[in-house]
Order: sequence, then structure tokens, then C-alpha cells
Amino acid sequence: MKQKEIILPLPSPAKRYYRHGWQSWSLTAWQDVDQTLQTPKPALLHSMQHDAVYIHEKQPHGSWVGAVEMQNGNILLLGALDLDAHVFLDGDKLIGRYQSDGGEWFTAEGEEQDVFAQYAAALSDKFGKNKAIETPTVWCSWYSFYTHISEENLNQALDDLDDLPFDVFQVDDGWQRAIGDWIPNEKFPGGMDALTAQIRRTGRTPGLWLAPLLVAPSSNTYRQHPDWLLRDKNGKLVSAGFNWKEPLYALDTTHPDVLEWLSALMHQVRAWGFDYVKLDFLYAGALAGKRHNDMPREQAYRQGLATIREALGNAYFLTCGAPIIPSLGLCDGMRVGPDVAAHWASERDDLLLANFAIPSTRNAIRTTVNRLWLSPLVHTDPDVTYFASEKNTMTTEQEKLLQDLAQVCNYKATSDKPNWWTATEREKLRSFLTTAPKVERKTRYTFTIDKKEVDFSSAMELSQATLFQRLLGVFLSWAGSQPFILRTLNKLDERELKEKLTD
Ligand code: 9PG
Repeated sequence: MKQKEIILPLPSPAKRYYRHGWQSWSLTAWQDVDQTLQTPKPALLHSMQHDAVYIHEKQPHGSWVGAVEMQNGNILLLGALDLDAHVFLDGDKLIGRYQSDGGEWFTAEGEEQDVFAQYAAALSDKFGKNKAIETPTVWCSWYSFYTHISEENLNQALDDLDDLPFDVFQVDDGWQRAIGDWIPNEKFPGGMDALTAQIRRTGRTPGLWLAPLLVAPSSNTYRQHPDWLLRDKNGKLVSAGFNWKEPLYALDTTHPDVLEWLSALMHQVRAWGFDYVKLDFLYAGALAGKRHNDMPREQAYRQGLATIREALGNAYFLTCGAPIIPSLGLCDGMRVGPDVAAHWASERDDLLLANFAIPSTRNAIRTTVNRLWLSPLVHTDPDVTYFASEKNTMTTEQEKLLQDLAQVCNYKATSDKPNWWTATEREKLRSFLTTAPKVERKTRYTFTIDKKEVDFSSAMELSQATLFQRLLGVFLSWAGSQPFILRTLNKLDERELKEKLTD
């Protein structure tokens, strides 16, 4: 039955609330019911990391699904089975609300793993699940080269990987001419075909990163097709965030020419020889705005994704920065947390910005573990693991926790530069890639991997700032929303990176 709003009284008082983030990077965690999470900063990144529509909501709330842990230990779950719903905890009741006309709801009460498994099964009936059976092992260029990739240094990395058992060699951000112009730049003189041929020669599957729903002002697509861009009701461009020293805008996936262009682009990627595709910043297709064809924003996104899926054929399709529920059934793998980083956590991001979607290993582990119930529907990608101690401030235990999470997810990737590994690290990586341990979930945060107990609780804390830190955060947030300051920070980051990459 379709229903716009549903109100569920709690049979027993609430202790904790399960808040589910909108897209891959958005915070997903169990919070105490009396804990108010501050609005994450900076505002310029709201549309890029969270669901900007609900950003100022103070009650515990989340996208599509919410659950309550009650005094009696039971879990009450309320989940949407259609595309544009939000769930709130209002004192002694759970409230679910659709933004548009309404849709179906799912409720269950009982033991935690059980109620989440039931919700996953209902979602699978509704949206389907992934087609690919096996998760590949992946080497990805991002977390060591960042955008500084070239035909030359990727071929070197490929050589240096030697006989390590990676199924996929995935080229990340940095090959394209501009965000919106998905054509190889001058660092790839042989074009993408030459690169895929080299990758194939090593017996690996070529993989490619693109952010096909984003458009930046430096692109030709931006200049040539102003009518393809998502606008608000006053005709103003809708912000999709800020990155690569530029403001970002979104394609309107209800425009027939956009769908045709997306389809042609995906065919091109396959024709270059890529059989593993990581499509990123996909939230851009589901931002609020006035579309060519008026429809709910998440439906518009799903329609765009369906076109993409079809054009990709049987390639392995990994979604990233993707609205979670609207992507189900159309992709094989999904990033279910924010980016990892070569550090555990950052006080600036946790306390001053109250932002748990910013890259850090703790943020990645927290959100990923809280999304493992999605595993029957899609391969859950926890992002890469680190094996090199070089350029890395994590302790061995922190690195190990991330590796264990990759075993739990059975999604194993790394992005270390091959010449960073010592002989011992290389052998540890080899054994990580080749073992298929038996994983069992014991409690919310504990697992056994073969016979070993693993506990992810140390990644779950949601730090609370003092008043002083909050005030400092407001200032930082203002500064961080000034394009000139952001550009300077980007430049400093790049300088540091260049120094890093020269050795
Ligand atoms: C390439 C990267 C990698 C990475 C993706 C994505 O919120 N943020 O500021 C933010 C920036 C970058 C980002 C994620 C979040 O990384 O997840 O694996 O492909 O793009 O640019």
C-alpha cells in the first residue's frame, strides 16, 4: 500500500538510533538518542557529502531507513521500499515520510541482524540485486598518485606489481581533460586503447574512473550545453559541491540528449577496453532541482543510472558517492563509506567541522560496518587497504582493522605505490589477496575471521565538540566556503603531493 507518511509508536523507550546516510560517503551510525549531532561543515560541501535537503534537521533522522534500539534490547526498523523517503525519531515514535506522492513501507521488530536481513530481502524483491557473482581484487591509482597519473607512471606501476594477484588495474581520476570532458588528456599520448592493451598484456582487467554526472565550468560540455545542467526554479545552476579548484554542477538526467550522451560515453569506455568501471560523484544526479521532465529527484537519478547500466553491458559496475537505495539492482558493487586516508582520524574534521564524511580510515570503517546489511544486495566496497608503512601515519593495528574489514566485505583492493612496499609488506599483501577466510558476524561490531576475533568498536565513536571548538568550527567553515581560500588550500595540497611523488 502506498502511504506518504507512517507513524510507528515505540513499544519500549529508545536508547539508540540508527541513522542511515543518503549516499556512499554520508555518515551511517548508531547514535545515542539524546546526542544532537552538529550540522556538518562546510556548507559549500553539503550537496557533495550529505543530503542537503535535510541538512538542518536536528532530530535523529536518516535516508530511507531508520531503526531504534530499545530498552528491552529489541530493534524496531522502519524502511522505505520506494525512492524518496526520510525517517525521523520523534521522542517515542518513528516517523517515515516520502517527499513526493508516497510509497511503500517496511517494518520489523526483533533481533538486529534479523530485522536488517528482512529489510534487505524486501529491497531485493523490489529493486533486484547485483548480477556479478565474484568480487575482483583491485589495484587502484588514487590513494598514491591522486590526479598525477600518466601513461608513463601507470605503466611503471603495472610493471612493478609484477606477479601480485590483482584481477583489476583501475585507473582513477586524472586521465580526463576536464570534469565533463571524458577524453584522455596530454598525459596519455597513446590514448586509452594503448593503456588498456598494456594492462591486458599483464593478464589483468582494465578499470576506469569517471564522474559522468558532474560538469565543471572548465569543460567544453559546460560551455556547449547550458541546457543540460540542473537548475533551480529560478533558473540558477544547482551546486553539486566544490572540488578540483572549481564549483561543480550536475547533469539533468531527464533530458533526452543527456541520456543519449551518457549512453554514448559508456559505449566509448567499453570500446577503449575497460571492463571494470567506477562511476563516482553520482549523487549529482539526485540533487533537488527543476528538471526537464518533472519527476522526483531520486527517480530521475535511477532513470539515468538504468541508461548507464544498459550501455555498460556486462562490465563490472562499481558506484561511488551514490545515493544508496536508488542504485540497488543497477550496479554490481557499491562504495558504502567515505574515502579511507593514510591517517586514522582528524580532530579538525571531527570536532571543528563535525563532518564524518571527510576521508579518514575511522570514518570509512564506521560507516561501512554499519552498512554491511546491504551485502546480500550488492558487493559492499570498503575502499582500499594500506600495506605500505611509508607515507602512512596509522598504527599496525589500525591498518590491520581496515584489512580485516576488507576480508569481511570480501572486497579487496589497495592503492599503495608498488615501490613503497618492503619485501615483507609485499608478501603480507599477497597472502591477503589469496586467502578466503570464513567470516561470521557475532554482534553489531564483532566478527570472527577464521578463528580470530575482530572488533570494530574503536571506530564507532562520534566525538562531541566543546563550545570553543564549535565556534572555531563556524569560523573555519566560513573560511572553507570562500573559493579563494579553498583554491589556496588545494594549491598547498598539490605542492605537498608533488614533493611526495618525487621519491
Ligand atoms: C577521485 C576520488 C577517488 C575516491 C572517491 C572520490 O567529500 N569530499 O571532499 C570528497 C572528495 C573526493 C572523494 C570523496 C569525497 O573521492 O571516493 O575513491 O576516486 O573521488 O577524485
